Amino acid sequence: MTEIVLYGHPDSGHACKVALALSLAGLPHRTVWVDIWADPSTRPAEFLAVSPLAEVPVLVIDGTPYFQSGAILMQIAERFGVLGGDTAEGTARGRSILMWEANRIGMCLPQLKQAKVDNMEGWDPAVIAWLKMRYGVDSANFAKLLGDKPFLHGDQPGFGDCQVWGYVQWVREAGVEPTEVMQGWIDRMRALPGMKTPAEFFPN
Ligand SMILES: N[C@@H](CCC(=O)N[C@@H](CS)C(=O)NCC(=O)O)C(=O)O
Repeated sequence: MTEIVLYGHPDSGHACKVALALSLAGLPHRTVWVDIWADPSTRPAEFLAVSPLAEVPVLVIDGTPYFQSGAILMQIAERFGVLGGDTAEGTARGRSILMWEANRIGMCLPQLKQAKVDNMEGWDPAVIAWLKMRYGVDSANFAKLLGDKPFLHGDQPGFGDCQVWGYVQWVREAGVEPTEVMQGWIDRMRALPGMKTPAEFFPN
């Protein structure tokens, strides 16, 4: 049987998206909680041995480590033929959503969330305004990508939905409001049987 180990932390949306994909796909795995707020050099040796940048998430499948959340999602989808990875169309759709997320909405929500955690200390107001302006464009584009379907992959959620979930799950914690369309998608994602809270995905 395939052995799958996921290293992550509940504060990491990048790790949550991978945990969600494994859960939605029903792939048995073990999770290892890694303290992302500690000095990287103090993280467990077994983790540092598989994580080239000392970052989470890392997914180890039968002893082979994979890093970068989007690449991990593609690995899961294509290797196990799940979450859209079972068809050429679903795989292409997921890849496009991945690239959009990584360049756009996943490049403003994490920063806005962190700025709130830091009480804006050390954050230039002009940078916050720029990130919020980008979020405005991204949230409008989210609706275009969703179209009239319940999920970004269509009638069922795919690995692209998992990617976007990573930080859109915390849209309010980032200090911005979801659009009505986005809120509908968030509600449908939260209602999925495989959905869990970040702390449930990564118990310490
Ligand atoms: N682009 C990476 C981002 C990974 C990342 O930034 N991980 C953060 C948590 S969200 C981390 O491990 N931070 C701890 C550190 O850098 O020391 C991905 O998609 O996996």
